[in-house]
Amino acid sequence: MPKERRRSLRGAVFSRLSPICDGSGRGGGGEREGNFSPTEICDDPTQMAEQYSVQAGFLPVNSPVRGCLVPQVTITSDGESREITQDDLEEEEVNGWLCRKLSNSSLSSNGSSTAFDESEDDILSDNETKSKGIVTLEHLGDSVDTGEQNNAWWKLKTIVHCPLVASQRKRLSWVQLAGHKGSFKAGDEGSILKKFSENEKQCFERLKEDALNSFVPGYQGVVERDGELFLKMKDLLTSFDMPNVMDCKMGVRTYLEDELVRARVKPKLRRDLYNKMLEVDSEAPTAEEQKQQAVTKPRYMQWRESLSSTNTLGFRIEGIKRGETCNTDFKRTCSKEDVIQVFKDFIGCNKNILNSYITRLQDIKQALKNSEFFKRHEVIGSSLLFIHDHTERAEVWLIDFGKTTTLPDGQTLDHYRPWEEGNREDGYLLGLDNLLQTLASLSRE
Ligand code: I3P
Repeated sequence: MPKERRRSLRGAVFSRLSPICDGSGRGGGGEREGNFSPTEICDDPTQMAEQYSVQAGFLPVNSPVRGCLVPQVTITSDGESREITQDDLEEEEVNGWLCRKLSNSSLSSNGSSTAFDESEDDILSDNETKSKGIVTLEHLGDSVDTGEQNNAWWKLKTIVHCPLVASQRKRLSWVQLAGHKGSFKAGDEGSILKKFSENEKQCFERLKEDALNSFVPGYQGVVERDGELFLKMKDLLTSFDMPNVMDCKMGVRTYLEDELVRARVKPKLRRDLYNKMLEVDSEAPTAEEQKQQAVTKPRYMQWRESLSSTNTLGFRIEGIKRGETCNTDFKRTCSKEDVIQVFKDFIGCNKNILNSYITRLQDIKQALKNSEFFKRHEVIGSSLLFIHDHTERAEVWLIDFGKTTTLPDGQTLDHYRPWEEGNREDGYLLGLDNLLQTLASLSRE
């Protein structure tokens, strides 16, 4: 297979996925270990960070650091897509490669190797091309002219440090607040296309029969567009009018245990991640890292987790689109007070929206408690997507299942216990409880 072709398929295979949760404040039952209550936001970030990170052999939590802006807006392209069947996946040369990847992927319950192997070794991260700055968006004229109810279409109006060429600015669809740049294309009839990931595909298929199904974007199968594979799913934004959107990445950990093992066995030094670290805090790299001008991915991910509220609160704010502005400058939003303030700015003073969010999160928590899928998966890098508009409609959805992996037979998670390497806990429910507490604090104001 030509190299270029392989690369584009790899890009598709290694796109990221999504998460899951529950809603009572107590979570999936069972005793939890640790010194914090899941119904309270921890007041001691250091203690929490130590619990989740340092005790498990990770690098210390530290340093107040300056944030950076990384808006990730997806460029759409016009084009026909066709549905892909299982036969296609098995028969085509291209997809034969995908099938081989599957047998070697992180879906394997003992997880000795993952799809991320390839990502680490062969694919340049797109981070070096990620844009920086605040992006201002406006509706496309044509969607207004034709009266189409397609409010997820935007065009770029103002760009600050955004390296898009003029032709690329023409049409922007999905407002992508987190994850890998360029993961989405516009689909037809209120759908969007997300770069193919076998792992995410399998999650969507399992979720079809699960208690969580009504809280994840409707999955419509695999399609091919311009020679690349995509997962087709419902566009969550189309039914809103000028929606405000927030992406919260869930869990106390954002990397897979497999990634950690691999980095130990075969450390891969990443200059792009080192540079991203420097942009936020020039003091962050150690003397050795400065010498190498590079860091490993787990080191970068752990640093990001400790800088933000991931380690302490079990979730972090990745990005917000409010009005016509996208902001992803939340890398240093760490304390519960800061998080509450961001939510306050996002929701405004509208109690109806706030109450709808609280109710929805409680429903999600209940669904998580009932979910077999949730019990049997380590949910990493998954987000809750908050969406509301001026009509006071407000919804929360579970998105991004690219790094959500099945546990070995017989193993389950309670999603509260502190993570120790090997137990695969993700702290998802801790994060959900803290999100509920955040909204409850706003509600009391
Ligand atoms: C990225 C973020 C992504 C991660 C990506 C990081 O950092 O943590 O979740 O992708 O790794 O660079 P940031 O938010 O600071 O931009 P995965 O979740 O897929 O691992 P990558 O550079 O290897 O794509």
